[in-house]
Amino acid sequence: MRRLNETYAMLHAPILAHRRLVPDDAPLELAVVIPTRNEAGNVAALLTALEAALGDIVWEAIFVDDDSPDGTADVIREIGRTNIRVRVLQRIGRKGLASAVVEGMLATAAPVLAVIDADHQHDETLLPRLYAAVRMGGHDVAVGSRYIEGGGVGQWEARRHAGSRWATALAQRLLGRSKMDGPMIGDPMSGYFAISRDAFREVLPNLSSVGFKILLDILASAPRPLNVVELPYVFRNRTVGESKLDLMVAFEYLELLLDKTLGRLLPLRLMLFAVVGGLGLAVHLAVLGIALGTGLTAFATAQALAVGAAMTFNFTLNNVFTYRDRRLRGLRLVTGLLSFYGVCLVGAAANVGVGALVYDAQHVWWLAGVAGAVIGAVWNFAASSVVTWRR
Ligand SMILES: Nc1nc2c(ncn2[C@@H]2O[C@H](COP(=O)(O)OP(=O)(O)O)[C@@H](O)[C@H]2O)c(=O)[nH]1
Ligand SMILES: [Mg+2]
Repeated sequence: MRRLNETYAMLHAPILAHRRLVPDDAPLELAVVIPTRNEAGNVAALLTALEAALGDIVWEAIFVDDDSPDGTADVIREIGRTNIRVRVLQRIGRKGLASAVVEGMLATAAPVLAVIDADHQHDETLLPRLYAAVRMGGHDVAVGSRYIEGGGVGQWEARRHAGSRWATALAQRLLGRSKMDGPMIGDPMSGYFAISRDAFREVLPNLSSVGFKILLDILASAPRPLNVVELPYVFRNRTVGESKLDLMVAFEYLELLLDKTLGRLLPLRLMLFAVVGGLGLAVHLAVLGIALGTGLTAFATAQALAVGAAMTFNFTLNNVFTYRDRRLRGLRLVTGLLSFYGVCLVGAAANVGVGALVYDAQHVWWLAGVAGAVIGAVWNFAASSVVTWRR
């Protein structure tokens, strides 16, 4: 028995020695997940501020950096060599705040997981109370809230304020009453919150992980109403670095809403592909109308022009939005476009073929038309995903 104990001690000596670097030998309580994109100038001061705010809570910082060109990850590693609280998960060729946060949360052993921005806009002095609300208060989620009594957004320009309000109202509508055990949440778009590991595990399989709004994703993905508490804070202004909020972020927000509503029925990508297809039909008709209007072309020529324009339009939009994670550039843009033409021509043949088959059997023209179009569209989607935008 003694031999066994000695062996055990020997085997674990390095781990125990390592553990002793954690204050008071106490187990890890809190992971602070910090998504970063070009925040090199903010990292050191943020850690100092967290250190001061968190007092004797045993915590660690997990930065998730999307390979920032300003060298954020290297700055963090340099600090991490002398401060074992600090780690960085560097993702290559990836982007997206929500997925960064999820992966950071998966990389820790802590029972409470918090998220805070790197740019000092979230008041870190609130963090101990967010932590306590989850760990001691029994809440699943504690949210740092700008939109309840005592909270605020500081000096935002009117446009951003209006945008945030509007997006918040939309989110609240999406969540409805069913997702929350208690009153409707005032700030579902907050990027500052803490969640228990258990609650996180429950929502994990349902997460969309697209875009910027991970809290909304979590609340909307919960298989049971979550017990949420909001604590007010005032959003600060960013002093170092730049905001990454842009039109794409707004678009990804709509994507998240789409996935959280219709996503149970259809894959998000198919929905985007279909929306682009609908716009392509409008382009087709516009070109056809204009070409015929000039009186210079026969119908067949005008129709061929319209088909070409619509295919090119669809390719471009799908490349920028639907498949932005596999976006083709440079020479592959040209070969991709050619392969897309090829795919669509087969799709058109299938469309006509299936339409004719159904018409022969049923003699209902619109049913035949719809059947052909659906088969053509599904073919285009499936084939272009493995040919044009193959991984
Ligand atoms: N890992 C990762 N972090 C991001 C990404 N986009 C933004 N961030 C970080 O997320 C936090 C919030 O972004 P920010 O641009 O300040 O958004 P804003 O406060 O809404 O203007 C900051 O710490 C950013 O560095 C991303 O694509 N990947
Ligand atoms: Mg910010």
